[in-house]
Amino acid sequence: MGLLYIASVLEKDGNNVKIVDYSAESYNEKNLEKELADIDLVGITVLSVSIRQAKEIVKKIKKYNSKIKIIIGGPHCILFPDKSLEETHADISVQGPGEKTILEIKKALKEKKKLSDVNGIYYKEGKKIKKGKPISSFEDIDSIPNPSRNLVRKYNYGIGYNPNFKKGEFTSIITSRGCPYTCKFCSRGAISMKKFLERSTDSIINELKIIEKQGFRYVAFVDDCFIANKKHAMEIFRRILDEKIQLKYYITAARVDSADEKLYELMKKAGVVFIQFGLESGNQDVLDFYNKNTTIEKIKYAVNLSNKKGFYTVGSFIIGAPFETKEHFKNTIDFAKKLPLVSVSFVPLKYMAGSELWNNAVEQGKIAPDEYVVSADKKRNLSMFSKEELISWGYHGHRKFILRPRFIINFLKISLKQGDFSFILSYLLFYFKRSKKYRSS
Ligand code: B12
Repeated sequence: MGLLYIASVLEKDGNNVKIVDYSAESYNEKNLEKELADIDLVGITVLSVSIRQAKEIVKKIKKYNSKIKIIIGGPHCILFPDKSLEETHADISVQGPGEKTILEIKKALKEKKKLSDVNGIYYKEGKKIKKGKPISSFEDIDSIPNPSRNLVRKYNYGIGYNPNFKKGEFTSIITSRGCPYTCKFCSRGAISMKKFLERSTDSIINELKIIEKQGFRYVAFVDDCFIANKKHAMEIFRRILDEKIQLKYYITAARVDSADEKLYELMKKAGVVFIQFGLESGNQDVLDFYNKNTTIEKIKYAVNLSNKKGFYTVGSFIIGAPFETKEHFKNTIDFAKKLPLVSVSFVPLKYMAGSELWNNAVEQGKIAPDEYVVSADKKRNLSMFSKEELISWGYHGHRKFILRPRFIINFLKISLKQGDFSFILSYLLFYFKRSKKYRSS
């Protein structure tokens, strides 16, 4: 989505743009070279987990044609604007949302003006890394043009949700930027620079109408916290109904505080089929430690309500907080088993650059400042269990959860309500493949 927004402003400014998504197609040097013919500027999104790949691609581009300017942006560059340049050897690093900045950079490069006048960038001058002007404010998100989805119609997105999705059927939308919460394991607060900005209902509805016209059928809301503002969510779904927009919606990151009989009813009518909640734990002390600002009771209420309304309800849990014992893990697994979820994950805690947990661990010398993603691990004093033990607890929990008649019956009931059995089929196929892999390894 980040690159699609950047592409959109560049296209409107009269440039030819193409997108290559190496999460959606396989990467090799020959393919990359083909893409680079006639290109004078490359932009790369860098996550903290993809810094190594970004470095490799920058190296290959420079080898192919050292005149191509390479700009990097995205979450890692926001957290480490100057260091990300050192690490990748790119030419310019963009420190925030890039829609305005990319045009400023283009102007500066084209008119051979100084990059030092561009807001919110770091750039290379010889071997030195220099800073541009301070990052400019970014409040009017409604003025940003819609992302250029046509540039990625060649990819088959969304098959993780449903393997039957065909090219051009599934896309995502983002209705807000940032998150108003401060969970200790999450880096989003630092990346969004502690801002939470919402788009107007009009602008969201206009984008959905365009998405529908373009022939898409399924849309994922990929906001960090889609229903942070219930009133706004009500307004959006009411308008979807009024305007008779015929799409199906996936909500990929909801908080349990969103649960509301009226809102969920409206969502159901408007076409929402799926909600994923970040549930994190079945222990109140762990929820409090993470600063999740929620309760076990609220989790129960939300998951039950979502299931009752007929949404595929998915929950993710984190295991391995520094003080968590086996009892905690068992509680979490037992708690999950009591919830009517159709899919569940128990993921070992990760210390992620920019999060409070990561910052504290770096301060305490447990993590080096250039270890951007570190798994909780007893050997590093980051958990009471080794990384391997946590992974195997995760699989254990998952097995315990799905090998129950109640789980299968509930899943079938929801599929019947939705009139669609493809989700359960894809889930079983995934689980079958994974357990086959485990049996053979
Ligand atoms: C949706 C999403 C996914 C989806 C993507 C699918 C989809 N349909 O879009 C999926 C589920 C695949 C996914 C996977 C992962 N994700 Co994710 N994801 C997100 C999420 C929620 C939204 C991304 C998005 O669309 N943002 C909206 C756009 C507009 O914002 P943006 O990407 O930041 O782009 C702006 C600027 O950064 C900048 N910019 C970005 N790129 C560039 C490039 C240039 C050249 C320029 C000039 C500017 C620029 O300008 C853009 C426009 O303003 C973000 C959180 C978030 N809200 O950003 C996490 C997030 C990006 N994910 C994250 C992580 C960790 C992961 C995983 C590693 C999780 C995992 N354990 O597997 C994987 C990695 C996948 C991979 N190999 O790349 C972290 C990254 C943290 C970090 N320090 O790098 C984030 C920030 C979440 C978090 N809370 O920490 N993710």
